[in-house]
Amino acid sequence: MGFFHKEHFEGIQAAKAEEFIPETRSQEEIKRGLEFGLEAAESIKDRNISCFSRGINPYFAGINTFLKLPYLEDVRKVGEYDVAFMGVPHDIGTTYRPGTRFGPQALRRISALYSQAYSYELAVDLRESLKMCDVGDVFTIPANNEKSFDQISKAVSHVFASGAMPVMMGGDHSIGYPCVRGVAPHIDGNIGIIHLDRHADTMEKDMDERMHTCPWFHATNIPNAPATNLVQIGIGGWQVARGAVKVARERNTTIISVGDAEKIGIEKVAEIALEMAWKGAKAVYLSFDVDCVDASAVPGTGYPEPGGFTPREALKLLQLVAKEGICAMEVVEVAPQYDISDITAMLGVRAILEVLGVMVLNGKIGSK
Ligand SMILES: [Mn+2]
Repeated sequence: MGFFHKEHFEGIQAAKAEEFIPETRSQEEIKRGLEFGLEAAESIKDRNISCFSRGINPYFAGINTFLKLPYLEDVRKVGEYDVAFMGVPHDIGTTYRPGTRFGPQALRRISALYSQAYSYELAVDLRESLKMCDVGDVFTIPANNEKSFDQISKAVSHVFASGAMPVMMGGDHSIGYPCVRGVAPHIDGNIGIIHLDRHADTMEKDMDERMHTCPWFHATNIPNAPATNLVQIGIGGWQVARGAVKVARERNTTIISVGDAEKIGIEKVAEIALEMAWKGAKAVYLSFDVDCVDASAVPGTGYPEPGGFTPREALKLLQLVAKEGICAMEVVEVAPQYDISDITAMLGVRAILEVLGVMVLNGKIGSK
C-alpha cells in the first residue's frame, strides 16, 4: 500500500475544506426563523428550531420556492441579487408529450432536498457565497408561442440588465430562443451558446410554428449570436430532424456526439466546447435539455431517447463548461407527469447547482 496517501483523495480534501466555509448566513436565517416563526415548544432541546418552519428544515415542509430561497415579489429589486431563479411554464412549443408547463413546480418541489445548497466535493455552500432569490414565473400566454416569447424575452432582459444572473426553469425548449434574445442585446460583443441535448433543435419552423425543435435557428439569427459560436453536445440517435441537420451544416455549427465524447472523453469535449463557444465572444449562454441524458435516467421529459449521457457524465460536463463563467442558463424539458420518484426533476436541479458551484469556485459570480 505504498502508493496510498489518503490525503490525496478528493473525499478527504473536501472534508477538510468544509471547515473553512462560513456559517454566517445560515446563522442569520436561524435568527430570522426564530423571530418570524416563534420559538419552539418547551420540550424541544434544540433551540435553533422554530415553532413554524421558516428556514430550510424540515425539507418536506414549507413553501417551495427554488431551494426555499426568498420569493422576490417586487421584481424591480432583482438587481440586489447575484442569481435569480425564474420559472418559464411554457409547453405549447412541444411536438410530442406535453407537460413541461409544470416543470418549474417540479423543479422547485424537489429542490427542497437541496436547500442546504452545499456540495461536498466542491466544498461550496451556495447560500453562503451567493445572494439568491426566486422571482416566480413568467406570465406565459398558454395559447400563443410568440406572445409567450415576448414575455420571456422581456423578463429575462429585465433580470439580466439589473445585474442578476437569470436561471430559467422551463418549460419546453422553444424558450431557448426568447431567453437568448433577452440576454444578447446587453452583451457588448458576441454571445456563444453551449447546448446539451439529444436533438439539434435548429429547424426554422416545425409544423408551421417556432416549436421546441427550432430555438437555435432563430437564436443564431440574432446579430451578435453567430452560429459558429453554437456548440451542441450529445446530439444523435433516431430523433434528430433531418431539416435541423441541414441547417446545422449550412450554418457551420459544432455538433459533438455522445460517441465523440466516448472516444475523446468528457474533459476534452468541454475543452473544445469552451474554445468554440468563447471564440471572439464576450459571454456564453448555457442550455441544458434533460433529454441529453439516457432515457432510463430521465423518464420525465417530452422526447426521451436512449443512448445519451449518464447523469454522472452530464453533471461533470456541466461543471467543466461552467468554469469560465456562464451569463445565463436554462434547464428545459422537465415534464413531471411522466417522471418517476422525481429523478428527472432532480437532475435538472443538480444541473443548476453544479454550474453555480463551479462559478463560485472560479470567482465568476458572487459579490452581493
Ligand atoms: Mn431534446
